[in-house]
Amino acid sequence: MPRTRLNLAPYLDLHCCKSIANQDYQCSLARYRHGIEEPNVKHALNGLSTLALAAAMTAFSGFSVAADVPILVTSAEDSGDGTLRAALETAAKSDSLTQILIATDGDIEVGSTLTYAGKAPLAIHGKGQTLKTKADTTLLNISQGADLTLIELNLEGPGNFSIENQGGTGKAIFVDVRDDQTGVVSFILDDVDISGFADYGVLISDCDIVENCGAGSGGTGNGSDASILVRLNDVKIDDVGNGHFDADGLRVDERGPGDIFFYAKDSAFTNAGADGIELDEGQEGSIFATAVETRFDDNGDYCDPEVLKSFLPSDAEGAFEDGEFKEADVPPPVTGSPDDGCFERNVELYESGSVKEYKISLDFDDGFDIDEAGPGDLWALIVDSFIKGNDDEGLDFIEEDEGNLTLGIWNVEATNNTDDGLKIVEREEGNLSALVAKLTAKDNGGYGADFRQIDEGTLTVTVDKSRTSGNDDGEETGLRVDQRGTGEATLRVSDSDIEDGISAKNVKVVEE
Ligand SMILES: [Ca+2]
Ligand SMILES: [Ca+2]
Ligand SMILES: [Ca+2]
Ligand SMILES: [Ca+2]
Repeated sequence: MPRTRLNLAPYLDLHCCKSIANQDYQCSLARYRHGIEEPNVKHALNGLSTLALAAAMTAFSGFSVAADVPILVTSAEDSGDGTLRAALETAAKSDSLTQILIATDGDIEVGSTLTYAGKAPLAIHGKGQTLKTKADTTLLNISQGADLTLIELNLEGPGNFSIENQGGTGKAIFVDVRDDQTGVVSFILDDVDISGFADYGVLISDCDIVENCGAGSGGTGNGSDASILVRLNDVKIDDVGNGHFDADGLRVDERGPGDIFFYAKDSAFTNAGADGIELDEGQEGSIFATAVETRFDDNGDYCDPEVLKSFLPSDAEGAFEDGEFKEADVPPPVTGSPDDGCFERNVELYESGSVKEYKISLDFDDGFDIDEAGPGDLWALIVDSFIKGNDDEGLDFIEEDEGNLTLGIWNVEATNNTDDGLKIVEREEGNLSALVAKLTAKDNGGYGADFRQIDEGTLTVTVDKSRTSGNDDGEETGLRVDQRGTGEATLRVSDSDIEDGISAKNVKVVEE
């Protein structure tokens, strides 16, 4: 059977964006486009139509299957008649959509995981209650990869996790995609707050080795033929992942054939121990990611330097001439700290086998991290959003292997991130195109915005009505645009104030 793909054709005509997805920002983009006289900016904006289309498509959803009579939850007890646990057990026997309505006035507290073991879609409707647990356990386990819709319901874990008060693998929601799954797995949250879990807020795993899947680039594991669609509206994920290494606010691991469609609007991803959001797509398939009116703030500091820095060797880094320093003399991996996983150890050798440089450092994380690997593209659109105070990069987007990276940034503030505000890297075969309009990138520890095209491919970056200042040491650190491969490379900057300067290597720079 051919692989199932979302049919984009009906949405390709975006003449009236409102009628398709009622997404105001698409019309705003259109208005912005009409106001632009500069032909290069106009041209770059046309490329964004495809991004708008992806957003429209992701925003579009509906139940195509008829639901049975809704199940009413009338008891706030952990188990027994009328409880949510009982409703999930009943729903698991259905082979069509089940709607569960939580009618209790108060919150629901449970002592152990609530599991939905059905394969048919599930929708849970609350009215603003909180589903909570004092146990360090996963609260809602969707064990057979079913479509999930959660509306007006908050999820709360025990809280108070840190590297000094570590927990286990308790998540708010875990969706385990089956190895034989096809089509599109959909995950929809509307008006949902999540906080206080030791591990991920949300983990959607289309990966056969789940917890050990790794990142897209170095990532391992295989997955099903299915794609994954995530749609978040009015969602806050705060203070999760602070009791476990590398635990993000929301993480998607997509392996095998299939795409990731990610759409967030009017949402906030804050104070996660690792990345606010991490999307990892490996092997065949692309990523389409859109964030509108969304914040990615103060993520990535599980590996607390106050606690860990005394475990770093005094000679934590070094650079040497060929033949000067032996690999055996590099300080060994750190052991005996509160979490040795926090220490990165990189050693680079000369061909002779002697050490060129080494560095042992703490591993921090980003506001929004996307890794696309294998065949397939990365499309990303960030609109009317804030990316502040993250412990590594604000945005860290990498496209690897065959495929292009296309990015739209519009009316975004990236400030006070420890490393780059925006780090955008396209590797191997494929092009990098970015339109950056109304970006404010200030006071980041690295570059304000850093674009790198590596190996074969063109590099086209258009920056309009943007401002940068105070990034790194202020010496050509506002924008870096670097062509490290072969292909035409152009940076156009118009109507902008790049106070801390531009670094452009092998790139034609046009300032207007
Ligand atoms: Ca897949
Ligand atoms: Ca791919
Ligand atoms: Ca690729
Ligand atoms: Ca390339």
